[in-house]
Amino acid sequence: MFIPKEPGTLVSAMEDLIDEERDAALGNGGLGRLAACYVDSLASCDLPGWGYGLRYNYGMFQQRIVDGYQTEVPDYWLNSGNPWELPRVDKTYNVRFFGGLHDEKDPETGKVKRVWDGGQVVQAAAYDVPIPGYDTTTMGNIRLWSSRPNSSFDLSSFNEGNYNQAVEEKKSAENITSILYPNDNHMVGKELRLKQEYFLVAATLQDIIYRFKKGKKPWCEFPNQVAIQLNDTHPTLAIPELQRILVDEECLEWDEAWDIVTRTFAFTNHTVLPEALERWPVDLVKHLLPRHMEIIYAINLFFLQKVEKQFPGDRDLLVQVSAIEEGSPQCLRMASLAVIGSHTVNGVAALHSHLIRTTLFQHFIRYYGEEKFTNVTNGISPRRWLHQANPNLSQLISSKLGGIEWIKDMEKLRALNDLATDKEFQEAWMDVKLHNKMRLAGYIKNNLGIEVSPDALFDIQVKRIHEYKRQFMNILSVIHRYHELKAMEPSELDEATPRVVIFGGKAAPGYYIAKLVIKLISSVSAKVNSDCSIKNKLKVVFLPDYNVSLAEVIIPASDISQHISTAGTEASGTSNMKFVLNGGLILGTVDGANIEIGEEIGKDNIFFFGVLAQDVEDLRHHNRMGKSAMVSSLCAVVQSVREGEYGTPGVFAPLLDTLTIGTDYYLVSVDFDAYIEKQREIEELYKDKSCWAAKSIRCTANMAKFSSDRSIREYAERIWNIEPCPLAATPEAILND
Ligand code: CR1
Repeated sequence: MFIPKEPGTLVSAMEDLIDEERDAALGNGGLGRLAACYVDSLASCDLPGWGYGLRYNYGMFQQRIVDGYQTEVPDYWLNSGNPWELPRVDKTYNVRFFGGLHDEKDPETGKVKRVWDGGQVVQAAAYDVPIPGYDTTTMGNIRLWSSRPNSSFDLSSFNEGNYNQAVEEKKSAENITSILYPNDNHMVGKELRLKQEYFLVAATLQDIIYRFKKGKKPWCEFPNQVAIQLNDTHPTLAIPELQRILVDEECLEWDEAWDIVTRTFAFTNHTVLPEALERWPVDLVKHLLPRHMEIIYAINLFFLQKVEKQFPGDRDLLVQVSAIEEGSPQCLRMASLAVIGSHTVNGVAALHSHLIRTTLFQHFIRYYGEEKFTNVTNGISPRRWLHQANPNLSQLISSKLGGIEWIKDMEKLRALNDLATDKEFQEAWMDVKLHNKMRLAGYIKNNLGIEVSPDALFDIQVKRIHEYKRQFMNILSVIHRYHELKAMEPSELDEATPRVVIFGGKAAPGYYIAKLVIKLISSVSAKVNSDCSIKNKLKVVFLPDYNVSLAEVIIPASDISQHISTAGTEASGTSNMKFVLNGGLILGTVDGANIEIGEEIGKDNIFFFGVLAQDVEDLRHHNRMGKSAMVSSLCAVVQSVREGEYGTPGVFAPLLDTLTIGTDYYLVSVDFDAYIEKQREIEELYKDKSCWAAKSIRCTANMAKFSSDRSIREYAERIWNIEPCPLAATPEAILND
């Protein structure tokens, strides 16, 4: 229900109503948002594919900044109902956890089969979120599972003595989809998280198999009818789960079942960060899913036997590729299981796919060869990230191109190249940018009380706060700039390009160093913004509660956005694509999809700096050996923070120590001088408005490659082997499925 902001007022504008709508914040960062763009593209390209996920009651927390520190507030997004979902009372499945195993002889065939029973049985209830394709009758769907006690659960059947236990069981069932784990690129080994992963997998496979069985085809047809893409390792238990269903429930032979499994699954890896790779203690898996652990052991044994046959005596290879990591505790390596159970494995940008071939999965390549490993560079939906987020730019483009066909074929945007130096068009283009910057400036004023000029260079870094993304390096460079400005003669200061540095992003609640970065940004913001001596040449803003809705306001308003991860650490990035599509230039490292963006829009239209991925390991080694001193520019900045320029000395010590006492793992010092030099170049260039406008236009004009339509067609053609079929996926089809 919509409640007017002030009692007695009426809704005057559609915008006010839209503002009341809450984001379905059911993911952490780029991984989930990528999937959202892919479902949009599936539908818009008439491809028969769905997304599956969990309907968490509490999505990503809301971020408030109190005294400069992040605090987390629960996101009870369903409080006022969710008008976009269809509860499917007819779609429920049971999911078992824990329990025991025994053998049972089939009285008819005499065959012995493994039975898993007992334990906790929970019900998965489906909620559909239909996703209409653009300019087609095709309707995509995201089916989200909500957990509840299974149908045999009935409070009244419990006598007084069991009442407490009954309520506990109900709570335990509901707990499974209660809350999203708020860690981006970081694994947390909690039993409830593993329960969530299996719950998603078990419900989804039952749903897929139900639909397959309606077609009355033999099991050997399953991989021809069904393709399942594992979006990172989180749903990897689907591999042993399908094997279990085929062997234990459908009574197929092991080898026949395994052939079906490995022709059905494909796996996308989204990160190489060691702390993000899922490793589960074997005892935990065994306790929660006893039959699955048996099956995983068998899968692994048969796989290792094949490897041993091809490489006799190569014990190191077996250790490297095993799905079980020996040690205490013994751990299940989800990425290895995903590789073993899939026909194709892909990374999400060219560099990332190269890195997984040469590092993470190098040992698998020796056995499988190169063919199993491929690349599908990520993409973004032009419908949401240009047309919807930036309606004025969309309109300007359509008016010049004589239509809106570009919205389904971004190749059409290339015609804008011819207008890049057209003065009139440049003016109209930069006018839209100015309008978008005014909108963001208004938001900043209304929400934070900070005045920023839309004529200043808007320099934006919005993404999850993480050491590898180096927001820390950004704020240190801001301090460096502040010192420079303060040291300037008045005439020099007058010439300086005014800059507004905007940050946004959430830190995982338990990520202490990331939270200190937010505190440092807030402290620098308070100091710099109130220092009149620099004549508004620098403003620093931390925008609280970065989410998709805010992204739609921020992204169209950038002059520069920063994507400055240590080379080799950001698998792809997708906000980089969103900014460039909206005519924002990039300051970035030679990492992830930045590289391919540079190839497409031309090296002159992107600001690259920093070391290359291939040199990172050597530089880290150098650091560990104590062979490198911190660059003097950075020393001065660190010193000023230590001395209390931004509040009580000591507060930031653990953060600063990552550069000094630590080994500067993310190579801030190594990249720092090149980074500030690029910023200087940018500030100079920004003075030439026409040259800047031409670059901005060329950015948008050459982004065709990064449409999620292109990505999804690559998955369809090269991995799933499916074709567009406009009549197969209609709204009726969803309701009948
Ligand atoms: C990566 O960090 C990438 C998205 C989508 C993230 C980011 O660079 O753009 O995936 N990885 O592919 C991730 O969340 C768990 O891994």
